Amino acid sequence: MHNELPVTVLKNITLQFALEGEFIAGELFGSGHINDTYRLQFQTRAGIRRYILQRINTNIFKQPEKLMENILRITRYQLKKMKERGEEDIERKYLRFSPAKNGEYFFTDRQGNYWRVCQFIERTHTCDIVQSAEQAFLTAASFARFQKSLVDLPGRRLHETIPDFHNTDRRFSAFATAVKNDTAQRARACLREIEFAFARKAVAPVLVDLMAKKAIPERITHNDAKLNNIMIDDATNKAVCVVDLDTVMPGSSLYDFGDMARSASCTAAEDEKDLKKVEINTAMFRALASGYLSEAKDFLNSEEIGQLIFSAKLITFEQGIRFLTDYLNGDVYYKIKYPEHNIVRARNQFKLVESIEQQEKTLNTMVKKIATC
Ligand code: GN1
Ligand code: MG
Repeated sequence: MHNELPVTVLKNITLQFALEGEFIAGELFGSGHINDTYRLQFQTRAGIRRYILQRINTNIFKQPEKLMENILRITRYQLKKMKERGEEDIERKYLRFSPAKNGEYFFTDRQGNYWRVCQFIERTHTCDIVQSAEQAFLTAASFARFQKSLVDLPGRRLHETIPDFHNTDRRFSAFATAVKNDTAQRARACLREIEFAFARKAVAPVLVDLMAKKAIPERITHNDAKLNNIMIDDATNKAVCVVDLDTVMPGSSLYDFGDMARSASCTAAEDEKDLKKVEINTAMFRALASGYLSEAKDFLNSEEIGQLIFSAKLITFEQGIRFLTDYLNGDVYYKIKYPEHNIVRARNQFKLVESIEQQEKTLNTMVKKIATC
């Protein structure tokens, strides 16, 4: 649940950062499930300036220093490339973090909370539900460009900010353990969902195995490639910037495609209770796959292209078991707004898995066509 901090506390935290102007307001912002995010307003001589202040959830991101090191490497590289290309409006196209007065890019308070600040990207918004096929196309093209822009990131391998984050096989084991322990005594209330998951156990190791065999290459991927992690221009509706870089680390391009598919080709929210509304919309999906391949065709291998639909099913399934696991464990991971929230989310994702299963052949034919034209 959200615990909004008093404005005076927010103001004190911001005093630790080198920010221009006077703090005038701060409020909870966005729909993230993990970190606490606030949008701040500062009065400067040139007018109002807005920032994003975040408390990194260190129960989940256990090494925030390494996480910030990754993010700074990535954003600096993005900046360098954009400058070389002579792009316009660069300041809105990457996340600009502000240093704290201690010289680091985060500040640790007395309770051990990690705080960081970046510029709010003005004249943009996010969407939790896909609005149009054009938006699906642009979102996917934008994540593909993001992956492409990091293909040649120099230097050593990025830190794994959460090890085995998209290891679906491990996620499945964690789920099986949660069922066995039944800590919150909720298993009896979700027998159908548990059965649904066990019936699909065989899909869990498929991508992990392909990666171990190197049929699918390790790349730098976003790992949370949801529609609402794209800032969209208010005036043009074009994708301006990919945000939420905490899980950018070594992974598979397919993890990102899977997250895009589950978030931008279904026209219902991730926690929609009316399951009739939860299905893959083929028009959105076609646009999404076209957008992704319009950029990613250049660097994906044929195995990756061949597994796109499977990854959509797998990552949706993984998300379902993650929500279900959290429900069984007593809601220890995701923020919830009401007690049944996690089981509602799990049912929703499982319904989407069924929808993909029902259309798998059609979707595969569609992707093949797009990939060859
Ligand atoms: C979490 O906080 P948010 O919404 O950016 C989660 C993602 C899930 C997502 C479910 C670190 O992301 O993996 O896909 O919720 N992030 C982490 O929508 O677990
Ligand atoms: Mg995230």
